[in-house]
Amino acid sequence: MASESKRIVALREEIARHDHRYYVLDDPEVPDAEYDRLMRELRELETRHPKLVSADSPTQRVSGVATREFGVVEHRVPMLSLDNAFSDEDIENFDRRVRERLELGEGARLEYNSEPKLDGLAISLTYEDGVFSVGATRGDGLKGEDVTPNLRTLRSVPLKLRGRGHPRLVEVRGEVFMTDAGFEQMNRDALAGGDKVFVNPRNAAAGSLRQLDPAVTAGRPLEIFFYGVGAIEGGTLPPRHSELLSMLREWGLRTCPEIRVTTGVEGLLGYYRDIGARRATLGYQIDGVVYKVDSLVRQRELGFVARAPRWAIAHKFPAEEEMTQVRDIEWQVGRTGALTPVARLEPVFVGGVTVSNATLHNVDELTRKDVRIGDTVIIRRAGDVIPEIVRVIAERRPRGTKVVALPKACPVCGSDVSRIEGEAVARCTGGLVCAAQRKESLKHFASRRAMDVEGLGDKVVEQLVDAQLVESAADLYLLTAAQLSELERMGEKSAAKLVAAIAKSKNTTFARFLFALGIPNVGEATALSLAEHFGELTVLQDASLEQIMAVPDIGPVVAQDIREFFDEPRNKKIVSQFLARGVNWPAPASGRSEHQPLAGKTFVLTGTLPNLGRADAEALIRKAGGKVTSSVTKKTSFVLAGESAGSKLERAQQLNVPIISEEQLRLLVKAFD
Ligand code: I6G
Repeated sequence: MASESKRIVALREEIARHDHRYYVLDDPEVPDAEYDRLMRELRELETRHPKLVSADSPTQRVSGVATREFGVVEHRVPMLSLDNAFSDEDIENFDRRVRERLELGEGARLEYNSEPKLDGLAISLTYEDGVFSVGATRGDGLKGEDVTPNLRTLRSVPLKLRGRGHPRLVEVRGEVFMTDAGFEQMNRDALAGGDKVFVNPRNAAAGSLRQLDPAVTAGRPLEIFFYGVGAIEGGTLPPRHSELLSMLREWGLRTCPEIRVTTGVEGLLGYYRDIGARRATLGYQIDGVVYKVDSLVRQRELGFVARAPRWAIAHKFPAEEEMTQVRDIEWQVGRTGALTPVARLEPVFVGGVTVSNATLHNVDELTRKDVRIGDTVIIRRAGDVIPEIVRVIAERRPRGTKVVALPKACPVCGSDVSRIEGEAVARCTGGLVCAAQRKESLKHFASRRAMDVEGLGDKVVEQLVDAQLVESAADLYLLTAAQLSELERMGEKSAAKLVAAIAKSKNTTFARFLFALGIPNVGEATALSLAEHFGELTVLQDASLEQIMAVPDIGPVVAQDIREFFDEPRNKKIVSQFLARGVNWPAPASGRSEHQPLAGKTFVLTGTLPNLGRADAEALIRKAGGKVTSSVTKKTSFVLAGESAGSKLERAQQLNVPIISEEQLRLLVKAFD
């Protein structure tokens, strides 16, 4: 008991410190998941020892604090919190509790209003006779900070409601946020001007709204979505929440375009999965979805418990940011010899998977982030994007952390490491002498989108190189079943199958072969453009820099890489070995291909795609007969959206233009097969 009482005191102090960093300084030290764990532990301890609950415990207030810098606004109706759900089962239980309380039968299926839960700053705006009078942050739920002048600077806050017959007074509630694109631009500008950089869009939004000088707020890319009302005097509400939202829209208040009415538990879970799948392309940060019983009569019947309504729940996504320790930092050598620092981490569950490695991209990034062995770091995994180290938690740096420097010699083959002045990448100079480079180039050569050698996975490639059975990819075509069956865990049958798969890969396309060669900066789409343009290998091999630059979307840097590749005697030899050992492709068709699956279609690109660079994606579309334009109109056929898509995505949603992913584009094109 004594130790638990001490722990309670320690937790309260720690939570208070985090509250100050988060709410007052807009500069959190730890990720939300860690904060939530501390709160949960405190709640559990207080439930076990109710006598130890005190009025000043952070569990006793809704959330947040109101600081003294701003005037105080008392909310007429408190701004409450939402209960959280983390699993399908939690949602089934929520729906069952609601139906039981409403005394609905077993089979009854309720209608819910569902919408994304924005990761921003909750605010309440009061309109009197349709005119904006006061705007406040949530604060502690009962009293917030008066940020009226700042809210007035937001273009999406109408100073006067549209239409007529407004209530004498209404408090409308919503979330102020920053789009991903706005956040990135703002941080870029801040970096350039030597100003404070925010750790994420939510803190940037909070920091921007809570400025003592509204002129500063005016310059920040803040947006707002409204989701409900608090007090209403001299007016009535429609019978459904979804109609209430339509009413807000009619008044000129923006609501989230993803709002839907769904039925029953299946509807809720379907909505959760749909939004979860599109989360990375929404263009703004969300941390879950919110479900509300759509009937306001039923909402009233259900009422509230403690700090939260019984008729609503937040269904949270797995945390995308977590903290963990760096066990080691190693240098990985890639296909082109590039040395990449990779942090080996204490395994941590983040973004729905367990992560134990994170790339630090290059030595500059390692230096800039100052990540050291022994550090506690925040790791982020959003969508299917590879995990990254966001930052070191400086406050948690123990004594004796180890700085890792760029090695002078390749950790795999011992060759010199060279770094061209002004370039971020350092490279091993060993070329094919370096086993790591050989392994990586073989893995690339055999991969599905290159020569597609079935059964030649990473493990087998590593064994082949370690056993010195292959030096370059061309040696694959000399392997015998007898040699392969000597490898560990390779039976005679598998060996024969692999030999057959290697033989099968000899019949390929020119584009695939070019891609498989692993020429620096030549991705799938560039390989396709080269194959289309030159038609024959000998023509490409003999092409001048100018002739290569005549290929659409190939600039001087890529042209130089291509030229250097074919000028290198070792590469010349390997290319002729491929041909001598039977690699072949159909001769080019005379005239232009008739197959133009995207003919007549226009595309707009936004955000970062998982595999294709922008130029590659554009080349792919053009090659298939499509057109690429820069702005979204009703006539746009598709918007191709990737990570951190910006306002073009929003525009597409408003205009109902179909939004597709890179994968869907590939399906449309299918040009490689
Ligand atoms: O914090 C919140 C975020 C979003 C909310 C909320 C919401 O609806 C989309 N709704 C309510 C009723 C409350 N908090 C209390």
